Order: sequence, then C-alpha cells, then structure tokens
Amino acid sequence: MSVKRLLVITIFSVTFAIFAPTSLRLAVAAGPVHKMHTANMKWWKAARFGMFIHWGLYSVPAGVWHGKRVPGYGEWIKNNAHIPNREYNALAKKFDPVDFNAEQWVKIAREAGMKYIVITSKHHEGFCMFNTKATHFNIVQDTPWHKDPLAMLSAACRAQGIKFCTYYSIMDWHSRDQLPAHASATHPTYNPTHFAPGRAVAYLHYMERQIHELITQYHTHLIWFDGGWMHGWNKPLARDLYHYIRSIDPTVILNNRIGFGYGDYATPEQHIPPRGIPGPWETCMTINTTWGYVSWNHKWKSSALLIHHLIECASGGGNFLLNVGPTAKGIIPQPEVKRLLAIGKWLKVNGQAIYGSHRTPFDGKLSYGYATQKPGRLFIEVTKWPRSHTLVVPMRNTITKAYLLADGKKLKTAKGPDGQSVYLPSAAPDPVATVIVLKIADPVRPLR
Ligand code: FHN
Repeated sequence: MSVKRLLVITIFSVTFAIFAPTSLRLAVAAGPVHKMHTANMKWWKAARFGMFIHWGLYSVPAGVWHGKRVPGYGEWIKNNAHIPNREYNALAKKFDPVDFNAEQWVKIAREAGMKYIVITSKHHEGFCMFNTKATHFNIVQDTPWHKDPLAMLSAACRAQGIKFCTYYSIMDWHSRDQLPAHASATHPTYNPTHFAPGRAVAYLHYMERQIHELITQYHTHLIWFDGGWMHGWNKPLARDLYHYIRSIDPTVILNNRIGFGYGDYATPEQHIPPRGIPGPWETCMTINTTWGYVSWNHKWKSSALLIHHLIECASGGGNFLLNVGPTAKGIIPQPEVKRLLAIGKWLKVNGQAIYGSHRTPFDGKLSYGYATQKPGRLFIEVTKWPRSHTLVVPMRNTITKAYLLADGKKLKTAKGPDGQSVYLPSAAPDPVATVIVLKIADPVRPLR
C-alpha cells in the first residue's frame, strides 16, 4: 500500500465525525476494523446494494421550525433549531403515519435491486421507532398511531427475502444520562452531548436493553452504530457493548462506528473512496442532500449518477447504502422512488456485474468507466463510450470471449501493445452504463 493511501486511511479513522452546531458537514468514518469479524459477512459482501431509511420525529417538522426553513440535515432539526426538549417531545403527538405500508417499502427496495434495509431504530433525537420497554419515548406508546413499524418491516423483509438491519445512535439528545453541549431552557445546543456525571454505565445498560430488543424482537442482521463522537464514549464502553452483542448473537454484523477499532466494516459517508479501501466497506449516501425528510429539499441526484455511484462502490470492493427519508405520513417521496426504480431496471439487466463481484484488478482509473470481476470473468462498466469505439483493457490475459451483458452480442477483440482491444458498437447501447463481459482463463494480470 502506498504511503499516500495509508495516510488517507489514517485520516479517515481519526475523523470519526466532528460537527459544527448547525452543520451540513459530510462526516467520514472509515478506518481500520477490528480483528474479530463476525463469520457472517458473506451475505453482506455479496449484497452490494442496500437501503438506508432515516425516519423519526424529525419527519414531522420536515425541515421547518416556527415557519422558517432550518438549514442542515432534517434529522438534526432539534439541534440546529435549538428546540427545547419539552417542545420537541410534543412532536410525538403529531406523528401519525397512517399511510405507512411495510410491504410497499420493502417492495420498493426489492425492485431497486437492494438486498438489505437499515432503518433508524433511534437517531440522535432519542425517539425510539420500535416497541421498547426501556423508555416510553417510543412510537408505540407516545404517538396516536400506536404501531411498531420495525416489527412490520422485519416481517415484510423476511417475506420478501431482504435482510432487515437497524441503525442505532449512541449519542442521545433526549436521554437524562447525556447532557447537551450548551444547556439552556430556551435555546439549547445538543451536539456533542456528554455523559451526565456518573451516568455512563447506566446509559450503556440502557443501550444494551434496547440492543437486546432489536436482536430478539426484530432479528436485526446488522447494527449500524452512529453518534460515537459524543464526549465520554470510550474504549471500555465500546468493548463492553461489542462483547455484549456478540454474546447474544455472534452473527450480527456491526459497522465500525461503535468505535475504537471494533466492528466489521468501514463506513465512508457521502463520498466514495477512489478505488475503494482495504477491507469491507460501505458508502452511505443521500439521494438529495438530507437524510431525514425535508419538505423543501429538492436537490435530487440523477438516476444516472446514482447508478455510477453504485458501480464505483462495487468496483472498489464496497457496498452502496442509499438513503430514503420518508414523510411523517409514512410515504417514501416519489422522486426517491423514481430513482430507485431506475437503478433497479439497470440492475435487472446488469446485476451479474455487481452482486457478488470483486473489486477491480486495476490500480489506475479506466478512462471509459469501471471494472468488477468474478472468477473467469472481467466486467467492464462503460460509463463514457469511447469515441474510437474501442476499449483498451490494460491486461496481459487473452480474452476467450467478449460480449455485451445486456443481449449477449459478441464483440471482436485483438491483442495490442497496451493490452487487449475490444471493438464496440458505434453507439452505447445503454447511455448510462453498458456492461461488457470478458471471459478469461486465469486471474487478471494487469499491465498497470
Ligand atoms: O449525524 C448523522 C447523520 O444524521 C446521519 O445519520 C448520518 C448517516 O450516516 N450519520 C451521522 C453523521 O455521520
């Protein structure tokens, strides 16, 4: 590994996440993962594409407080608009997601080609989106709806062959065990919180009760921790939590934001590390520029860009966890659904190049797109159709067969000084990304 790459990785691991009060900062949290991996990473590595769901009380104000747009992520509104606890808690009485339909949400994920769902069971706001005995501040007890969306989603996932997973924030703006950065009756700033004196272990036990519920009630396949930058979260606490989870169910996958080197995979956020990073990793990303629903945020990424992002993740050996932010009524916004279905349509034709694939064998960037591979096959995802209608693949291997993945149409090839040339049709069959399959007898021997 180059010194530059090592430096980048080190910076990732140190930058767990630092937030300015009303920030829209893009946190990065990648870095070394703990030696004790769960043995159960196989499905996750093959999955490549998952759905992140940020849904909580924050979907009620939807980015507007006292008639004013609040800049920043929707799920940060309690912090960013400096909302006192009493006022924020009252939002629960207005949270009535009568249009929620678990089967439909899971169907959208399935049709998008996603293999797992990670939903916020508790975000920084502290509101629990599941039936917990550890606090009444939860969707079943505190809202007029009185239902448990995680139970319904977990069942729908099981029925539709999708892995059900949960997000859990260590930082908690509601808990009495944590104190806000700047306490004020009228204008508090929560982030970053710190433990109330002597309350760290009590809070650890609260978390353990809830994690136990997530594992035993909902059979979460993975726990996606976050918010570990709160002051006081330390290695002994992370270690205890880690071993506690392993003792209940050693197959549960954990992301690395439990902190201090624990966890199974790295989690770059809102960016894709060029050509990936060593070890398992997953980029999480928003479709617009917020995780939680914001009624006035319409900065949608195009379907083409999202497909390119998915390919780039797979090409770097990583997963892509793409977020949706449902409304307070329980609807996944239409612009998100539209994009997800477009990705699903592309994956229906080209999924072989993505699911269960391995990272590119090439160190350098390919001018015309990306590469992924499986034993005996190299896939080239062409995102920039070359004007010369020729791909030069920088490898020594002889190609035994070349064809378009979409329709099996054979392509001519020839050996040249810079590698293997593949002769393409004059126009790209798929302007977003056309996949070329190259059959080869041996593992790829790159020229650069
Ligand atoms: O602060 C959160 C943010 O709201 C969102 O949940 C993202 C998703 O990865 N994680 C945190 C920032 O790193």
